[in-house]
Amino acid sequence: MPGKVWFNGSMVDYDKLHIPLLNHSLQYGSGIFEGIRSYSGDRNVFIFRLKEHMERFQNTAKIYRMDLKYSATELEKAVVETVRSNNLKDSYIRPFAFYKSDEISLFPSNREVNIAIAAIPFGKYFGEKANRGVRCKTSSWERINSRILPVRAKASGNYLNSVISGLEAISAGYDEAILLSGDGYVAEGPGENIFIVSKGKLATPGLESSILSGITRDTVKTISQDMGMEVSERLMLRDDLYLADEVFFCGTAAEVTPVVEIDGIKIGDGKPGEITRKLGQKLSEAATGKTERYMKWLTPVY
Ligand code: PY5
Repeated sequence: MPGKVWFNGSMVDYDKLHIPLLNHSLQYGSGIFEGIRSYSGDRNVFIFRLKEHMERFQNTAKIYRMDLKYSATELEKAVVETVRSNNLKDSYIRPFAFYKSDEISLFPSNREVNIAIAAIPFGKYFGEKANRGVRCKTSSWERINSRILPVRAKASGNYLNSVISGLEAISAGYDEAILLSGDGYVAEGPGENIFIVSKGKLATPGLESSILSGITRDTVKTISQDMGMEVSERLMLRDDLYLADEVFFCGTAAEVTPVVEIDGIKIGDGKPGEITRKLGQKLSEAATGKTERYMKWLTPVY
């Protein structure tokens, strides 16, 4: 449980916050959010790619016609303050904007929003499975697409698609789902982008496959190109996954997580791949301030 939460400009006790039961965003999923991590390095605690996360938060607000009343820069400062006030090191940070309204109407007459930033200590999203690799099931549910909802927006309502596919996979004995786009191409995991490695080259679905434009995805692309590897964005079939040498998920929560089995088919030899392991390590080095060229991605906390 978080201690202090940044709420509309000040730090308040988490357990003193009371949101009305009929809150619009609770009823209808109209909230918008971000997920960010901080990492403790030798030199300081750093927030990873804060600027890009706050830019995406502003873009999501724009798409949903929400007036946040705070600039990206002001919210960046608020994120730092939240981590600092809670004395956190390795943490997960959740900025969240939601309507104040508790009307029944779908279109609230009061369009004012609350902005909250919570942060908690955080380790591996997939726990122990992060090391041995996850086993996935292709979902029977399609990934939402831009004819239905804007997928580039990180809005709460989008996540029902993630929740239903993830629960389906877990109920069937798998660790995570993989969603296909409406056209049948590979899209992503419920909360992770996906990459394949074939003959030393990387590929990942492009935005036309209804994916969230992930910041870790961008990080992985940059790091692998800097390592001299080829990375392409392309339409990807389900069999591309089955036949790849390596498959991995990436995301703020998931970091770099090997996928070792899909629909009961082993990926490569069924063990986490070497390139996946290397990229995970490089991401961790970048996020903890060990790589000079990636220091531009870090915001010091203390
Ligand atoms: N795709 C979806 C649908 C996501 O929700 C996320 C992030 C990603 C891709 C990866 O994006 P990024 O690299 O910018 O984080 N998911 C959240 C996260 O914080 C939710 C996790 C519970 O990782």
